[in-house]
Amino acid sequence: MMELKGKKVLVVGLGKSGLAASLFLRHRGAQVTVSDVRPAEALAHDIPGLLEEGIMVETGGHGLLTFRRQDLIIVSPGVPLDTPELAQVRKFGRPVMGELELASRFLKGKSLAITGSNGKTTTTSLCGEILIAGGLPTQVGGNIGLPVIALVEGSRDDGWSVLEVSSFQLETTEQFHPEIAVILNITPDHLDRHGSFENYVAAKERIFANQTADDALVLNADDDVAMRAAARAHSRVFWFSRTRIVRQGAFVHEGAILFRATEQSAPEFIMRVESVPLKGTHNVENVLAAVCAARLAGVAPEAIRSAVERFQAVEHRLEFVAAIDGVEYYNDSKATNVDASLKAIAAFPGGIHLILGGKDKHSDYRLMRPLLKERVKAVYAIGAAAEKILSQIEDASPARNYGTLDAALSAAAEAALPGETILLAPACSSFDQFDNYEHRGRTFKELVMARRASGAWQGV
Ligand code: UMA
Repeated sequence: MMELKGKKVLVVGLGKSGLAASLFLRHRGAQVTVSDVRPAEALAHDIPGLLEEGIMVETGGHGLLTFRRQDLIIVSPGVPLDTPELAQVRKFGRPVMGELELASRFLKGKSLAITGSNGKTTTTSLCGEILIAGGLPTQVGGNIGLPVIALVEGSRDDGWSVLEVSSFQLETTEQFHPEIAVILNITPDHLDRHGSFENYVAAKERIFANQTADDALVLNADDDVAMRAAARAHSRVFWFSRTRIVRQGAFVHEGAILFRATEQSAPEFIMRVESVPLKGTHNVENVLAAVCAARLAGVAPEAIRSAVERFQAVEHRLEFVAAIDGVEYYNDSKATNVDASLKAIAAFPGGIHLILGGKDKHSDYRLMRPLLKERVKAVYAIGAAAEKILSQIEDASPARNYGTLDAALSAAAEAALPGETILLAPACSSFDQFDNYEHRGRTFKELVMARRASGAWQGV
């Protein structure tokens, strides 16, 4: 295990990860400095507690001098590795490590790690619920919101850590080694950070880079990019598929979800597809991935079935908000890329009023045209990406720039007829107008509820 006592450690970024990492390092005897580009006022909530612990805090930018003479530098997932300061210290060979890598050096027990462009949070929560239902000591964390470093304290040798891991976290891993790794799908996302799709795929594939023949890798047989990862795996590969029978893994056959442990074994029945309580075919894929991972972790089929049947949609993932005057409102604020937005649209047969836009991530919205034409009655564009979206989707659906979420929602509510759906699935990140996707989703829900309460849509 890494020795931290007396080591000089710099933590870059004071968000959830940086805060948890600083406290962890300090409690293990390191001399910790934490540095953030935000001004002190924005961090006022956390600074007193850190100073009290004897942690030094730098705000309003990263001083080059701060990076000198550190034994170790821990970067938060949202901090790009090519910032000038980090590029320089890496050039001088200073050890730079991500928060996930640091945590993985101390985490006890086994890990089930889940990555993918979409569906990570739902699958991670579901796996957590299933493992708990199977009686395994389980904790859940990672990109889902609780930094992995915060799980170390509660981890135990006989337990499991179910981790949602992002490309940002995986990019800096060296020894991270989950016993079970899952790649749900890989479609373009975060191209602004990774520079190219190839780099993004390479970051995702780090999830299995340190696996051995004793470990398992679960891949989506219906996703070309995820499938190709199998060629580079040193672990046993299991598959899941909605459309075909797989050699080993989980699949759908005649309306039933089945699992096959090996090529030789007979498939075992897990549950009927129609008992999956989540909307959309993409959620069937998420369930298949969770079934496969949970069987590999040793959970019995009955425990899997009952946990899946009880499972509710996670907040901001195709979350039903309200039905007002026959119009249904869905919050999919977590649809922060084109593929996620397409999956949300595909979950409804038609009559969709779609709110799109936010901060662009070098995305190609032309890919949305066929499905917009088929199912979307109108597009209500918002945020910094609105004009790019309008120019790229062309006349696939009637579309206008409404600027804000509030204006878009009002216009959609006015236009929607009973039986139709208003869907927030923006295909962009939220940082142009909101703190994060949760803030955007909550704002959407509040706007829906406020208008309902005020009777604005009573149809008079
Ligand atoms: N900062 C700097 N210097 C920089 C850039 C940022 O100091 O050059 C500072 C910011 O001012 C801010 C802090 O770094 O104070 C933010 O750090 P962070 O972005 O790493 O955010 P955390 O609060 O630590 O949250 C991170 C994940 N955020 C990102 O990856 C962007 C959270 O995922 C995750 O839940 C949390 O760790 C716990 O693991 C969010 C996310 O958007 C949900 N993830 C992306 C996604 O899902 O698409 C990958």
